[in-house]
Amino acid sequence: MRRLAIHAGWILLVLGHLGGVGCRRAVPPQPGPGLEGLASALDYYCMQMGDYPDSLDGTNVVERLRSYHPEVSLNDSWGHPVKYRKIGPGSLELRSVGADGVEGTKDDVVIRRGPGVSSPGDSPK
Ligand SMILES: [Ca+2]
Repeated sequence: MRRLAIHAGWILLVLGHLGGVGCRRAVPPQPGPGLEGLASALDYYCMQMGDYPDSLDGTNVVERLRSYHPEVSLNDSWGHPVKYRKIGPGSLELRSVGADGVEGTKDDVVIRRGPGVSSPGDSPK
């Protein structure tokens, strides 16, 4: 029993280390609307390319994201362009301006990825 606990401890240590550096480990993107679908595709991009893209402006980036999932959209659920910002190596922020279309208001939806980065809605760790 004690041996099992030691092995479990090592496994958690290794997994924690892997999750704390570089790209978020991602499975192939799941179909999904809005920010989550885009975030999922970007996680997979990061896994494949070694980091998140500098911007979403390039055709190559968009084509690659859509090769992971054809329904990936650069617009949010209200049709507003999603704001993308690479905030460091292996880190990004996606922002929907929400229903009001105005950035920085309470209805904005924000997803952040990366080591030491949390989204506003994430539960404390
Ligand atoms: Ca807003």
